[in-house]
Amino acid sequence: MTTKLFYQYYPDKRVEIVLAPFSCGQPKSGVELGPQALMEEGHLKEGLEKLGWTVTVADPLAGRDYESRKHDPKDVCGRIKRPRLVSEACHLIYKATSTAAREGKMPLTIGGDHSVAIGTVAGTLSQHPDAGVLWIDAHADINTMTGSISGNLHGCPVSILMGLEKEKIPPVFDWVPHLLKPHKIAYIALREVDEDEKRILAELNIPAFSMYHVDRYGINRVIEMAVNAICPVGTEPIMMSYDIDAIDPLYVPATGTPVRGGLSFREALFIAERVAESGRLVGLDVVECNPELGTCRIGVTSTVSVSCSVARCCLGETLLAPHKLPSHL
Ligand SMILES: [Mn+2]
Repeated sequence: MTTKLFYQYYPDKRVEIVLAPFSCGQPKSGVELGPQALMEEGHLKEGLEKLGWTVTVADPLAGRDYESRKHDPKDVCGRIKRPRLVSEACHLIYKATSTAAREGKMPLTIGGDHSVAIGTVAGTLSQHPDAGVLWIDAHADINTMTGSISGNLHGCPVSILMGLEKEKIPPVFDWVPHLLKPHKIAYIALREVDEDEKRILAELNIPAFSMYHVDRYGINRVIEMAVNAICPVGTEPIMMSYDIDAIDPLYVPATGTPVRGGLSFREALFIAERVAESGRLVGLDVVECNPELGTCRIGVTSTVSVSCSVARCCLGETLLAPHKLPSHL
C-alpha cells in the first residue's frame, strides 16, 4: 500500500537510514546490535520502501570499532564515562544527519544508545533551526556533568545539546552547536526522572508530560499540548527522538533501562501516526533496542518489531487509507 501522506519538508519522499551501532553512552553491551536487528530481522528498509519512500543507508561509524575501545580506562572526565568515544561517534552522526537533511533526505537514525542524539538533534537542527523536538522517553536524559549520578552519557544528551553548565562539559564536545533551546523541546512518557533533572525541567520551564499526563488527558491531547508548546506558530517542523523505553516493557523488554508503567502498544504507535499526519516531521531517532537483553527470544522479536513499527508509522503507515491532507497539530 502506498501512503498518500504528504511530508512538507521531503516532498519527494527520500529517507536516509543512519546506522548508529553504538553502546558507549551506557555500560551494557548489545545495544550496538540494534541497527542490524532492525534492518535484518525487522526488514526496516523494505518496510519503508513499501510506503513509497526511496531509502538510502548511511553507516557513519563503519570501521571505528567502538566496542573494542570501550574499556579504555583513560577515557573518563570526572565522573563522566567515555566522553572521547561518545563525542567522536556523535560528531560522525552529526555530519551524516545534517548532510542527509541538507540533501533533502529525512535522517532516520537507528541506535544504539540515546547518547547518539547529541549528533542527530544537532544535525537536524542545523538544517531546520526552527524545529521543535519531541523527546519520547521514560527518562529526561537532561543530566548535567555534575548532576549525573551514573556518569553514563546516554542520560545527558539534552543538557549537552543545550550547553547547560557549559564550562563543565568535557572540551571534546566543543564541536556541538548549542542549537536546542529549552522552549523547543517537549517530553512525553516520562516516569523515571532524577531529582536534579526535575529541578532543571522546572527551572527552564520545559514542557514535560509524564505517564500521569498520558493517563490524565489521553495521548492525543498530550501530543497536541506538547507540539503546541514547542511550535507555537503551528507550521514549524518537528523532530522526534524516540527512545523505545518510553513504551511499556511488556511490549519492549529488550532495552537497557526498562521502567514499568509505560506507553501501551497503541499509544506508542499513535504518537508516531499523529506526528506523521501533521506532515511536518523532519528527523527521527529510534534508539535503545538491545537484542541481547530481554528474558526470552520472543521478547527480542517483539522489541525489534515494535521499534520498526514506530519508524514505519512515523513515515506514513496507517491502519486504514490515510487522510489526503495534513491535519493541523
Ligand atoms: Mn533516552
